[in-house]
Amino acid sequence: MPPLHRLTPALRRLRAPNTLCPLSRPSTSRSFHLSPRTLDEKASPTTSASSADHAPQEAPDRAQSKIKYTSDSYPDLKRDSRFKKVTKEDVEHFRSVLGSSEAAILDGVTNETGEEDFESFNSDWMRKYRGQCRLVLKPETTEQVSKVLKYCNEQMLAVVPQGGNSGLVGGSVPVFDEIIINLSRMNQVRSFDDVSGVLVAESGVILQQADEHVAKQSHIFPLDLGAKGTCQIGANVATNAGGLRLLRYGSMHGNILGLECVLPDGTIMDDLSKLRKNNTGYDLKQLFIGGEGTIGIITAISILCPQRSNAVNVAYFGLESYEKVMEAFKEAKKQLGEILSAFELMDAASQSLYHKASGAKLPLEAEHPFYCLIETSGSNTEHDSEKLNAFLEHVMSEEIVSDGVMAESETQVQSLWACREGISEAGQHWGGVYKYDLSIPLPELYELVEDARKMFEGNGLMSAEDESFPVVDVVGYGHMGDSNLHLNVAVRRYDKEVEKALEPWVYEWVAKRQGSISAEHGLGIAKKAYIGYSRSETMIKLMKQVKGLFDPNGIMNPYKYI
Ligand code: FAD
Ligand code: 2HG
Ligand code: ZN
Repeated sequence: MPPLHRLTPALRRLRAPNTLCPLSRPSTSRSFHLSPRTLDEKASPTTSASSADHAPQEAPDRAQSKIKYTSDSYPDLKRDSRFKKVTKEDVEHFRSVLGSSEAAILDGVTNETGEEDFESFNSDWMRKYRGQCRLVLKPETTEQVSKVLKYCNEQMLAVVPQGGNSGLVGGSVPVFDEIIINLSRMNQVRSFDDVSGVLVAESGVILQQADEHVAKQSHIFPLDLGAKGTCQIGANVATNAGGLRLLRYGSMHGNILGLECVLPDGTIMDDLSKLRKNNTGYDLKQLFIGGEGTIGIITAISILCPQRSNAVNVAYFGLESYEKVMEAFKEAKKQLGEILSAFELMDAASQSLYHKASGAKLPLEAEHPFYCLIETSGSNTEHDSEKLNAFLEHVMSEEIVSDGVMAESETQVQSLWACREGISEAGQHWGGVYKYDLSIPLPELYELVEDARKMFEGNGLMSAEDESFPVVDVVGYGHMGDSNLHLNVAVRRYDKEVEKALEPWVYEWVAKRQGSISAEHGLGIAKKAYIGYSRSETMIKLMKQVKGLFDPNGIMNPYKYI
C-alpha cells in the first residue's frame, strides 16, 4: 500500500487552495464477506485492505471447541411444551410446498443429515449461541413463505426467521428445535427507479449487493455496516440496523417506505408502498422495523436511496482526550455541515486490539488515547475540499487533534475504514467477546469504558498476557455521531464470573444515565431479560399486547425479545 498522506505536513500545503487530494468514489464498496466459518482464519476479509507489519497474534484453535448449546447456557429456559416436534408428515408437507431439492430444504428429521450440516444455521457469528434445529426451510417466493407459516401456525411448530446470521444478540438462531426459515433464496431486486431513488427488493438480497445495484445508477443504499457482505436487507430492517451512515441518512424508520410481510397465520400484508407521504391510519410497517422476526417475516422492502456522492474523503485522527474528541465532533458538525457522513470513535485499546489480531499496520506511528474517523461525502469536489481544508486547519491549529492522516486513494480509504470496521471481529480473536451496544449521552459516553476497565483491574479477572485470566482487554468504540458506544470485553473463554461482573452492572450504569441498553443490535436472547432497564412497564405491556395480536400462538422466534 502506498504511504498514507500525513496530515501534518500536508496541512501546510492545505493552506493553499485545492491542494487537498479529494477522493472520487462514485461507487465504492468496502467489500468483504464474513461467516462464522471464516472466524478462525487469521487474515480476515475485514483486515485484508490493510498492510500487515507483523504476524497477527496467535488465535486459539477455536474450530476445535464446540459451541455450548443455548439451552445449556440458559438452564432456566425450558422448551415450550405447546410446540409440536417436527414429524415426517410435516416434512412431507413442506416438500409439497417448497419442492424436494436440497436448495429448498435441509432435512435432518427424515434424512440422516449430520449435525455438522446444520452447524452454520444453528450457531451464531460470535459462537455464543447454538440451537438444535433439524429442519431448515428456504422458500423462494412470498406465497411459499405464506403457506409455510400458515401450516406452522396451525400445527404449533415454532420458527426462527434467518437472514445472513450476522446478528449480535443471538436472535437469528433457534434456542431448541425451532424450524429455521432462511430467506437467502428470496434475493431478487424487483425494481429501482432512478428518479425517485426507490428500490424495491426481496428480503434475502445481500446488503452489499443492494448497494452495488443502486450504485450503478448513482444512488446509495442508506445503510452501511461491517457485515455488509453477509447480512440481508430484510434482516437489516427486522433489526433496524444502524451502522456507519445513520448520521447522514437517518434510520430505517425514516427510509423504509413500504414492506411486504407474512404474518404467522399466512396473511400477506402487502404494504409495499413507494410513497414518501401516506398519512392514512396507523403506520403498521414500523412495528416490523426492529421487530426481530417476532411478529412476522419481512419478504420484501421498499426503501428510499439517496443520490450517491461523487466526492468522498476519509480522515483518521489521533486525539489526546475524550474531551478533544467531543470538540472535534462539534467542529465537524459546525464546519462540515451537510457533507459530514460519518464520525466514528475508537479508543487506543480498540486500535491496539485490532492491530494485534489482524497484524495490520495502524495509520499513525505514535499511540494516542483516542482516534476518530471522519468521512465527508458531497457532490462538489471543490466546495468539499474548501470546507474540509478549513476544518482540518482549525482542528490542527487549535490542537483539538494531535495528528492525522487523510486517504488519497481508494485503497487508503479502505485501509482507514478497516481500522474501525475490523474492531468487532478482532474483539473475539482470543476466544470470545462480551458485546454491549449502548446509547449514552455524549458527555458521559466514554466513562463506561473507563469504569469497566477499572472494575476488571480491581477484580483480578483481566490480564493482557496471563492466559489463566479470562479477560484480555476492555475496548470502547462506536458511532460517536449517534451517541452509540460499543463496549467490547475480549475474553479467552466465555466465563460466568465475567458475566456476573458485567451484568446487570452495565445495564444499571446505562439506565442511571437514561441511555438505552440496545442502540442498534436489538434484544434477541442476549438482552431480553434486561429490556426493563430501557423501557417502562407500561411500554413492555403494550409490546406484549402487540406480540399477542400478531402472533397469538407465539410461534415466531420464541424465547426472545420481550
Ligand atoms: P440475522 O442475523 O440472520 O437475523 C437478525 C434478526 O432478524 C433475527 O432476530 C432474525 O430472526 C430476524 N430476521 C432475519 N430475517 C428476517 C426477515 N426477513 N423477517 C423478519 N425477521 C428476520 N448492526 C448494526 O446495527 N450496525 C452495525 O454497524 C453493525 N455492524 C456489524 C459488524 C459485524 C462485523 C457484524 C458481525 C455484525 C454487525 N451488526 C451491525 C449486526 C448485524 O449485522 C445486523 O443486525 C444485521 O442487520 C443482521 O442481518 P442478518 O442478515 O445477518 O440477520
Ligand atoms: C460496529 O459498529 C458494529 O462495528 C459491531 O455495530 C459492534 O461488535 C460490536 O460490538
Ligand atoms: Zn455499530
